[in-house]
Amino acid sequence: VPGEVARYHEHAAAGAGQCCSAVVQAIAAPVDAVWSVVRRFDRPQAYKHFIKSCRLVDGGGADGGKVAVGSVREVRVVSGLPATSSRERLEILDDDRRVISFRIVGGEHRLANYRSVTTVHEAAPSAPAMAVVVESYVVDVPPGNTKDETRMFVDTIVRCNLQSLARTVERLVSPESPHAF
Ligand code: A8S
Repeated sequence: VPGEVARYHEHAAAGAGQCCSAVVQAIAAPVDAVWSVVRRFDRPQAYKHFIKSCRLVDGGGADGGKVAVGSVREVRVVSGLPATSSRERLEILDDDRRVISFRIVGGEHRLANYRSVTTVHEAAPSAPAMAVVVESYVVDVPPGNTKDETRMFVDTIVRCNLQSLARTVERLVSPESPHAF
């Protein structure tokens, strides 16, 4: 797995004035269950709780199927953040390798040139009901902030999202769930 993980997260090499990082989250669920939630570019609010609403604004037409690469979504975020909205373009959606990537192309926030890659992996061949999610990103350091401040801010959001993803999927696959996967 390490070589395979590295290949998709190589983008996270920051240029001057940028910062990058990666967050790893283990989830007690099969990879397919995790991927079924992560792949929905049209429904990030299913687990990203800072997102209030999302609509496809360009190249749309998901219908539970596959959103086309190049599609753009507009998300609105909850209050209390230094942001109100974000426009995000789907860059990669690979169902075979379980890779999704988007780039921020606009909106009202401070994260210029943000790009992330998220991959879902089997934790080990001997543990088929355990997944590992890796999410890396690169972003411009906003004027007036340091690299460390930027990394801390974005890491916090990504970590919250992946912890919430773990809770969401673990609920989905639990035997008591009325919507068992
Ligand atoms: C994601 C990752 C991030 C989202 C950030 C980092 C954001 O939606 C929030 C606050 C901001 O200040 C920027 O995968 C922005 O969604 C929650 C609006 C982009």
